[in-house]
Amino acid sequence: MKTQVAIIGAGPAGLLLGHLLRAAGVACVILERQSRAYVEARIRAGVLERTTTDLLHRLGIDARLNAEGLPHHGFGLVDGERTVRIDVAALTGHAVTVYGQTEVTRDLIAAAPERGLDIIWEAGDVALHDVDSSAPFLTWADGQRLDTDFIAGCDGFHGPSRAALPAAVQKSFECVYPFGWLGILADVPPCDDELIYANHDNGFALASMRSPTRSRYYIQVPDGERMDNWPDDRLWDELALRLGPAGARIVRGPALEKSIAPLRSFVCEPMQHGRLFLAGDCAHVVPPTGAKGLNLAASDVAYLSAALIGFYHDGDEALLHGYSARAAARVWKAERFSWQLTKLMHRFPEDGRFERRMQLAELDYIAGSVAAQTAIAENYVGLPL
Ligand code: FAS
Ligand code: PHB
Repeated sequence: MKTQVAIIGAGPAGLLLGHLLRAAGVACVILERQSRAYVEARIRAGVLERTTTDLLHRLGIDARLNAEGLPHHGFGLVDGERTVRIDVAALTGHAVTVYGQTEVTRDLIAAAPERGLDIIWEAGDVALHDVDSSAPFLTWADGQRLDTDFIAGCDGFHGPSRAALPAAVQKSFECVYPFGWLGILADVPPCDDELIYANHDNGFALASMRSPTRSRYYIQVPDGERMDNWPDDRLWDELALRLGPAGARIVRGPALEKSIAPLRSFVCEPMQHGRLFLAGDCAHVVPPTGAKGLNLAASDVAYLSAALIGFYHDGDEALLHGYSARAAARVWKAERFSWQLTKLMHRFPEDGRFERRMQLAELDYIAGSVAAQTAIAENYVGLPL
């Protein structure tokens, strides 16, 4: 098999990149380790920046997004009994859209056949070869081979692409947080019209949603926490406690899904080597506090697709050579925002009374400062590409 761009991974990064390339007439193939059903069942992010929704509108893969996506013009920060509303629409002129990553993935997969985007499912043991040469290739289970001009590593944090960067050129930066997020999905109406981020003495909590009838909640739990320590009733009680005024409005119901995700900040530089280009979680991970993970995958592939299309349409290699520097500049600013909001809104085991008062003082300052609220708002809606 031969193609122009071989993409590893059918998550948001790989699927968006595939569609952007196909829309420009560039041949590409996606190799995905899991089954289609497995990928379409993943429950992950919930908030889309305009950079992400703009790509979906540009592709015309937005019918359900337009019908079901929920525009959000603000969100709340809660410390104890007070809610500080960050009015992102008034402060930035932009909003975010609540529309689950699960739905984005399903829409992109459904549109693949009609747009000539080939996805090979259950491609086990994908290996990268000769990424330094002008003729790299991929192999996978039972001796399959795909020759290609370029390889796009969109295989997430645990995929093989990042390891294909020679150790001598790869620099990584990491912060592992001493806690995780326990998430619950339930078919109950949300406790508020907007998202609520809370920093309670017991720890962080987030009230989010997928629709007016489906809620998504998270609480901070200690590193290594076990799921069986959190029967539904205990989790609903803790959410009601941590979410302040909105907690009293929680509607309870059985969990459709419950899982614990670890939190880390991670960046690998450079995000390219030879004919290999990294995009999304395989190059960087953020704690979900700032709702940046999925959206950074989208901005990476906005840059990468422009670079590859420029190469095939005009023979221009400038954007290809400059991809990593350009994408990483935006990644680092999102890493900073996600890290800062995580530090502000979570209880760190090593923190004492002084650090707690610093958090409460910062929230008190934000409550009274349009400048501080604007800084949060412009990062939350997404910095321009
Ligand atoms: P993904 O990990 O989504 O996709 C990578 C794809 O590559 C997967 O389909 C995988 O099966 C495939 N793959 C891996 N190894 C392979 C191999 N060897 N061969 C072929 N394919 C391979 N972000 C938020 O903004 N908010 C959240 O609430 C949030 N919650 C999250 C919860 C969890 C448990 C995780 C892991 C992440 C969460 N994220 C969240 C971040 C998440 O949304 C990512 O940022 C987003 O999925 C990134 O998309 P991709 O880069 O495409 O990576
Ligand atoms: C979600 O709805 O899953 C969600 C929303 C906002 C975040 C993280 C997760 O910051």
